[in-house]
Amino acid sequence: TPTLPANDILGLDADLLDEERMLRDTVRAFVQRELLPDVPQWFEDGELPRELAQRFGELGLLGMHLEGYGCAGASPTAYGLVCAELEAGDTGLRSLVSVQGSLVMFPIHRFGSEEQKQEWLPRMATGEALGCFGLTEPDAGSDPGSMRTTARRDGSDWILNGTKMWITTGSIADVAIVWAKTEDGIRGFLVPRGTPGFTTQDIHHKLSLRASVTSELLLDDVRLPASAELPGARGLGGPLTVLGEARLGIVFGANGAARACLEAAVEYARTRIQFGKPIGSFQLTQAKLAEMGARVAAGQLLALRLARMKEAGTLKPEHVSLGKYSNVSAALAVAREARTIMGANGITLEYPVMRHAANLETVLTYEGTHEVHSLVLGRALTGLNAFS
Ligand code: TGC
Ligand code: FAD
Repeated sequence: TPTLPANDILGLDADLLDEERMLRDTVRAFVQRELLPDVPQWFEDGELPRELAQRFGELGLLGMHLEGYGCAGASPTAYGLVCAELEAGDTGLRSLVSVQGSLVMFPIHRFGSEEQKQEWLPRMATGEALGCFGLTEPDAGSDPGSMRTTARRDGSDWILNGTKMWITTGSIADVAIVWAKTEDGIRGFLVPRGTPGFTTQDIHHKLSLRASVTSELLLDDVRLPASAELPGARGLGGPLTVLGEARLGIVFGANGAARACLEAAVEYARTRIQFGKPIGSFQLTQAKLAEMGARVAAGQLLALRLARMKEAGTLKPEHVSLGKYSNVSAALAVAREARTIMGANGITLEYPVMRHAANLETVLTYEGTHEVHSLVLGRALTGLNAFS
């Protein structure tokens, strides 16, 4: 019998608070019982049901790390653990919660007016209203400062023009946070669905993150009142601060996907017989599992450390970059290795490994690419800026 559990090799469970452990267990059971049976079909169909938002809302997961306005006020660690459990199911589940809680509710909470908070946060916490985050454009991905979307004044109103690309939840969102260039630099705007001139178009034929809606946002002379602007956000630092929140969830989430792949591979290796023995008894398979286990355990330790630093107020953006850089590429390597252990079965949706490997290609790219985070880390270590 195994002496180390694949899901917690280092016994980090003991370092969690009771409420963190309970929440983690609740979400783990919910994902396994209620969602995982349907995930392969959603992935195959390229969709994610809108109703999931309400179910996440009932569990208190939307904007869970925010205070007031119907939000749970949970710790960064609790938020991270939830992200890990959701992404152990599928990256699309974690993405929905990341976008809603970290990329939409957080900026309204941090930068919004009291009216904006009252209008959107309680309804978003329950999942009744959904939001999306529009930063990326067809010609501005890693370099959002080069965005072309503009917001110009017309009296007290704002007129927005431009295109946002690759926007998670875009076409099903009730409100989009759109980042646009004004005469005074970048600002954020709340653009409700149905505003004249604002349309969306879904992006199809994705081979990764299929259980997630991804859309283009088109803004053609969209007129907004002055009250649509986020008053507290000024400059590129606004959206980058917001990204810091979501990226911490990804540090945990990607590790959750890796853990799910490790667990599946261990189980398979113990039971699949070739040459008269379980394939897990071959040294080559054990070497693969050892490498995967080491990566998953190190990733869990890193994620927990970053969340505790956030709680202590010592977490810097470059720490978060290190976490995303390290845990996402490790998760992708683990998912691919798990796939080899499962042989042909590994390429199907019967097992989670190829689906996770495909999803993690997106995670490697969004919220700052692997390369961008290596350069943030390189800049922090050398004091020399590779971007400019
Ligand atoms: P730089 O000159 O370094 O900074 C401009 C201003 O921003 C401030 N800043 C930050 N503030 C908070 N947190 C951070 N992480 C920050 N990084 C920078 C900085 O202090 C400065 O402020 P100020 O007041 O001095 O003006 O900017 P740069 O042009 O050199 O770019 C830096 C770089 C490349 C790291 C940045 O542009 C970047 O992170 N690029 C990647 C873009 C990105 O991550 N896009 C993600 C789009 S959203 C998404 O993918 C959602 S997926 C959702 C899902 O489904 O889960
Ligand atoms: P580019 O920036 O063009 O990069 C292409 C390649 O060049 C990458 O390998 C990159 O690392 C490399 N590169 C770029 N600059 C440098 C450099 N200075 N040095 C070395 N290499 C460099 N965006 C949103 O705003 N909201 C969302 O909700 C959202 N959801 C997404 C969902 C999905 C499924 C996907 C795939 C993307 C999503 N994105 C979203 C967009 C995502 O953030 C961008 O794809 C990402 O920021 C990279 O931009 P890009 O794709 O334009 O690649």
